[in-house]
Amino acid sequence: MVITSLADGIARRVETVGDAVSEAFFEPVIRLGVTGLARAGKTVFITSLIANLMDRGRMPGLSAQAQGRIRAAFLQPQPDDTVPRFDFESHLAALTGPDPHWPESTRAISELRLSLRVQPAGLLSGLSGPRTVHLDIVDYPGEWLLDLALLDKGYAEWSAGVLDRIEGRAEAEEFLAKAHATDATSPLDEGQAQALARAYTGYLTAARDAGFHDCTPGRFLLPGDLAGSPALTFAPMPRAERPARGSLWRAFERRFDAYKAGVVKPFFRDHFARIDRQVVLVDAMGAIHKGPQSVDDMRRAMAEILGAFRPGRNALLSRLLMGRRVERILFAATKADHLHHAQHPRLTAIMQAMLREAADRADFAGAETRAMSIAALRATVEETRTHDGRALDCVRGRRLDTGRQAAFFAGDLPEDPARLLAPAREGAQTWLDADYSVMRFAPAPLSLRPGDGPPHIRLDRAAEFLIGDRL
Ligand SMILES: Nc1nc2c(ncn2[C@@H]2O[C@H](COP(=O)(O)OP(=O)(O)OP(=O)(O)O)[C@@H](O)[C@H]2O)c(=O)[nH]1
Ligand SMILES: [Mg+2]
Repeated sequence: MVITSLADGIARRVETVGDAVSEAFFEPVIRLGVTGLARAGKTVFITSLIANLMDRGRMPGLSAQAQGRIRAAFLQPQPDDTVPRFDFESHLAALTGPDPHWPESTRAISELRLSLRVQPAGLLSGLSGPRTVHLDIVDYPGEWLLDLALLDKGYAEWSAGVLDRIEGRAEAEEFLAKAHATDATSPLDEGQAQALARAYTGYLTAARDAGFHDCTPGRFLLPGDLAGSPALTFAPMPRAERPARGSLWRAFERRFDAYKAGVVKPFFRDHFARIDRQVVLVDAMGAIHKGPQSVDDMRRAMAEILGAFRPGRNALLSRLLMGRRVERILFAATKADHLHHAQHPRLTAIMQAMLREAADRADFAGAETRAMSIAALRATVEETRTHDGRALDCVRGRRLDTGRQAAFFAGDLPEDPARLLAPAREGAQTWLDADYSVMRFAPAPLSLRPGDGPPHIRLDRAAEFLIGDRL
């Protein structure tokens, strides 16, 4: 019994090694990570990317497609048995069905494998037939990346940093009052611990909804099956002098360490460490609409995310990566269909400036990075209207709230990104000389020609940057 299962285990291992070797030589695998904070547009991006890779009529910017080298694309069972499958079919049905609507919020990791039959280019082109390239797409919440910063910190340092940052935020008032009224050196009272964790989670939820990005620990917002476990029942506390064993402080300290060991590390080991290419989706127009604080906070989150990809950033991570690293990172402003195309270069310039600042801040010299503005699913058409004798470049679509057609002007983005980024950095409360709004549009009913995927803006360019060189 023992022997057979042992032998079985060895045989299987040999088999998987064999698989890995043959895959590496003949069937390359690209692991594409897709992340972004809540509602950034991850699910819509992946759904539209897959649909447009299967029906490639709208992908002229992907060079392998333009050269006619992609022969076929098909979905396969994903390679990781313990990760939920990205529910492509349901999401696509939601977006392109007879009553189109946006997919449900997802909030957990999922994965899908798309395989492409591609005729090699260059030297090999004449010598061999088409080969298979596997694209493993992994969707995971951006909040989990921000947790990387916790690995370098102890509970005391993390607490002090958080309390310092959130002091004065209206969303934090209730939690801060509770934390300051609690003596963390007193013996642990589980009810009190839970009340503090609840208040802190309440703060995180409100902060996220208000547009703040620095919402750690990320799993407090997306607990999944960990909800209620001790590793998620702690909160930052004001420094306690000489806390005794059995005190609230010591319990929180232990739980903080358990969170790092049991939640943060496994994510980086099992998922993050295996990614080759990464796209970070950012709802930049949403942040601009919310105001300077939200923009500055977004810039900081971008720096932190970029920091996670910095080689040698963290001892644990270096060990996990063993010299491997993410080769390309795309920061994409999503939902660009809210703006007339005349303004897209400005949105891209803002993303670029933010990326440059983030890279400086994170002291980043690793992967190749790029900034773009895209719409994974275009829900509007363009229209120029006259307003007060001035031509106004608008977009038109079906409003999500009323279902009516409406023309919309989001505001004039400045030519010079510094006009937004400087006041954001200097802590301005509102934009002085401009006003930005957002409107939610419903996806438009589609009648797709055979061979065409859903309409998008620059999704083909995004795909070219992310995977084009490997096809
Ligand atoms: N107009 C427009 N809206 C979009 C686009 N992509 C996403 N949205 C809007 O953004 C919302 C969120 O998109 P999702 O793809 O669900 O975002 P997510 O990042 O997966 O969100 P969570 O799963 O909640 O983290 C959608 O419900 C749409 O309202 C786009 O290309 N165009
Ligand atoms: Mg989602």
